[in-house]
Amino acid sequence: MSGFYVGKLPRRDRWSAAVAAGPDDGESQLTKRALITGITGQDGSYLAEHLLAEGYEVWGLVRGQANPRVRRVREILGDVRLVRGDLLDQGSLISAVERVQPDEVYNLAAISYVPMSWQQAELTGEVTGLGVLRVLEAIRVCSGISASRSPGRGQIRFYQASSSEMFGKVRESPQSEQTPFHPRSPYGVAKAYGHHLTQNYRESYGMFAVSGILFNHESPRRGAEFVSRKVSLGVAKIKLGYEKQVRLGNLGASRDWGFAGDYVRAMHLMLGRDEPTDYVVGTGVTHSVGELVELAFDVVGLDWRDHVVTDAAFIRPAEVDQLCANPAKAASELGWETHVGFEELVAMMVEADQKLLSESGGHAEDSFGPDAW
Ligand code: NAP
Ligand code: G4F
Repeated sequence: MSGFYVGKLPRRDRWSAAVAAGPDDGESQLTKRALITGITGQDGSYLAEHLLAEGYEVWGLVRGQANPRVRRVREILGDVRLVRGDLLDQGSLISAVERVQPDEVYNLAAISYVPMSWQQAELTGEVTGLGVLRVLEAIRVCSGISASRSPGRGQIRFYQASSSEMFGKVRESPQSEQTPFHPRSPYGVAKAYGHHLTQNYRESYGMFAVSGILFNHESPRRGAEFVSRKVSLGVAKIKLGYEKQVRLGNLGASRDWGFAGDYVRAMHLMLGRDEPTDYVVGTGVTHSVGELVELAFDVVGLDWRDHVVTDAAFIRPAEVDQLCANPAKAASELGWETHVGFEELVAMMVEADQKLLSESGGHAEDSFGPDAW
């Protein structure tokens, strides 16, 4: 079998060819290969670690000429290979898929901070919405799939990072795969587009394309702009004497918060199923932002009322008041369950930020401890 022939076959066909060729020829080709967009983000890092531990060869898509987060990927995820590409650039995605020849593509890249989606609504639509189309098109074109040519056995499997933000002004509680969408932000609208498009490519072309409708998940690697990390960093700074206050918006909103490390396992399980279908992933328990704040201050023995200031600057034009998952389908079909509870998660984040700040003299955003992202 020539090297050229191996490179041009879809991955699953190469697997069959490798088995037919015998152990010496086939050993390295039996390794599954994953391409992750959004590798520099919170979920990208945990998913990469999970897939590496599962024996995958992992590739991450990175954008920009001098993206500072690429250095962190190289330092923390040394075994991940990198390929250039941008969700705004169709050609770059086709080149990336052609180069990597993945078995599985996980599309985690997005503008994911909800308030930014009002400030840059068009860009959010382009990246978070149309970006999904571009990744699906890259897979379709590279696989030679068309309306008259279905994918074969060796097709690339696709995961889309859908969001509970699509439920928005919720029609029922808890929310399941059947709950209608009513998004409340340009981000939620863009995610709903990507969700429906993923479903459409599955139905139109027979592609193995699935969405995980994930509820909020956090970790010490969470971006500092999201409320959980803003609170854990704020509490740590106050405890260590760097700050006196933390300024927050709506303390009444409720979310179903879990640990990111648990959620990436669900992504992988979804692509391992015989049939493609979408799943809600969350804990089934909801807490208010106020409860999160109180718990985080409790971890360091402080009273939140002495330090939290509400600031109208952080109130959103339209709020998602409450989210709560019904993860029954993920539990029964994927066998998925959480390992880290809410209290443990909050304590983990506050403790990680105290350690980070102690080691860096209070500079969290530009210094990265072993567990920080
Ligand atoms: P995150 O930390 O904000 O990471 C976003 C990633 O997208 C970064 O790696 C960023 O790379 C990349 N990106 C942004 N614009 C890009 C572009 N034009 N081309 C290529 N890459 C681009 O997000 P996360 O929390 O890990 O979430 C992962 C995904 O799950 C996102 O799609 C998010 O919307 C979705 N989601 C998250 C949650 C949650 O609670 N975390 C819940 C539901 C759904 P740069 O370094 O280049 O900026
Ligand atoms: O932490 P947040 O910014 O997360 P949000 O808006 O729920 O979105 C996150 O989860 C989604 C899944 O449902 C993802 F799709 C999305 O990409 C992202 O990861 O805000 C949570 C709640 C909101 O109700 C917000 O109004 O916290 C409230 N909040 C109150 N004060 C604040 C603040 N949020 C932020 N970011 N900053 C505050 O000062």
